[in-house]
Amino acid sequence: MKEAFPGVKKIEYEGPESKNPLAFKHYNPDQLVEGKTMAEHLRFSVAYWHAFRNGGADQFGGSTRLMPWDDGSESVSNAQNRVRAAFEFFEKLGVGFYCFHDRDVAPEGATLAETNKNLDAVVKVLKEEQQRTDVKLLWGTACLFAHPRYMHGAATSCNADVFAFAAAQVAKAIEVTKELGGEGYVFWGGREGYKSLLNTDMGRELDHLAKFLHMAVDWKKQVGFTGQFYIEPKPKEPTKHQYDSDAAACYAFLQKYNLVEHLKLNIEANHATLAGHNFVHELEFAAANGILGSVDANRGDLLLGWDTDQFPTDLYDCTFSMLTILNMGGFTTGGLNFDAHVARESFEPVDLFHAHIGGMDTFARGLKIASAIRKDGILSDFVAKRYASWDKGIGADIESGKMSFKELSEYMLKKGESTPNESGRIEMLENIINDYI
Ligand code: XLS
Ligand code: CA
Ligand code: CA
Repeated sequence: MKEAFPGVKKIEYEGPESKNPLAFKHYNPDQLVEGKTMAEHLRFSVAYWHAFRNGGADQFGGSTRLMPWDDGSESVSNAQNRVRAAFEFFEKLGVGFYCFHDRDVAPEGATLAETNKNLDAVVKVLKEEQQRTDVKLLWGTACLFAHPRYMHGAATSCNADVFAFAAAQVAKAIEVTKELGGEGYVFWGGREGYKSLLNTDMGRELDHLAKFLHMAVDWKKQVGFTGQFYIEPKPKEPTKHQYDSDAAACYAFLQKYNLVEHLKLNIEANHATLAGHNFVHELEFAAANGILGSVDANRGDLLLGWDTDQFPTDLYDCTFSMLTILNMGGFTTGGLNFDAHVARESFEPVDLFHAHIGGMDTFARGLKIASAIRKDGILSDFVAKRYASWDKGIGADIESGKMSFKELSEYMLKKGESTPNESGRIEMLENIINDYI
C-alpha cells in the first residue's frame, strides 16, 4: 500500500521554543515526571471511529474529509487498507494506544456469522500491525447503536431478540479485544435510555441492563479476558435521557446491582459538561469512590448543547484533570483516549496531526503544571489545614465514631458557640493556580 500520509514524517519533540506546527512543544515521551515517563503517565490513544471513520458529515451536509487511502466502499479489503493507514498515523504521531468499536473496523454483513467473519479478517490485520508497530489496544467496544435493530436500545430494548443479538455481538467483541491484548473494554450505553416515558418501563429496562452486564462479567471469566471493564457515563444524545447519565448515577447503578467490583468508569470530558458538571468534578467523584479507570479526552462547546467532541486545548481542564489523576496514583489499565474529531472545515489529512499534537501537548503541559503544584504542596497544604479541626479533639472523636447526638449536644451546650470559621480563600487559590499556568 502507498503511504497514507506521505508529506508527514515522525512527529518529534522540539521544545517550547519551536514554531514547527508538526512538532511537540511539551510532549516529550521519555521525559521523567514524578518518576515515570510522560508516555507512561499519559497513555495517549487515538479513537478509530473519529480519526478514520468520521468524514465530517452533519445534519446539513455530507463528508468533507479527504481520505485518499479509503476507496469509500464497505468492503473487507478497504477495511484492511484503512487499518494500515491508521497504524501509519499512530506510528508517525507516536501514540502508544488506539481504541475501536467492532463496526468501526469491519463492515456489518447480512447475518451475524458473516459479520463475525468480516471482523476476524480485519482483526488479523490489526494484530499484524500491532506487532509491527508495538501500538497497543487501550480498549475495545461494540457499536450497539448504529444499526436500525438498536432503535429501542440494545440491553434495554423492549425486543428480547435485540437483547440476544447485542449479547452475541458483545461476546464476540470481548473475544476480539482479548485476541488483540486489549487492556480494557468499554460499555457506553449507546441508546440505553428513553425518548419518552409514555412507552417505557424504566425499572424493567434497568434490570435488563444489569443482567446484560452480569452476563458480560461471566463471559469475561469464561473466555479468560483479564482486561478492565468500564462504563462510560453520558446524560443524553442520542436518547433524551441515557441511564448512565453521570458518574454518580453509574455508581448508584453499579452498587444496586452488585457490579462495583467488576466495572470502573471511563469519564469523557464532553459528557461531563453535557451533564452539567465540570470534567474534573466527574473525575474527582470517580476517584473519591475508587472507580476512576480511564478518560475520553476531548472538550465540548459550552454554547452548544450537544456532543461536539472537539480536541482538548483548555489548559485549565488538562491541568486539573492531571492533578486528580496524579493524586489517585496515575492510570493502571486506563489512558487518555482522544474521543474527538477534526472540525468539518479541517478536511486535509494533515489536520489529523495538528489536532492530536495539540491535544497531546496540552495534556503534557497540564501534567507538568500539575506536578509542579503537587511538588510545592500549596494546594494540598491549604486543604489539609482547612480540615485540621477533624484531626484532633472533637473532630477526631466524631470521625472515629465515638460521638452521638447526645454527646455532641452536651459538648456544645457546655461550649456555647462553635469555633469561628476561617476564609475559604477561593480567589487567592485561583490566583495561585494562574501563577503556575
Ligand atoms: C459517544 C461515546 C462513544 C464511546 C464509545 O458519545 O463517546 O464514542 O466513547 O462507544
Ligand atoms: Ca466517549
Ligand atoms: Ca462523545
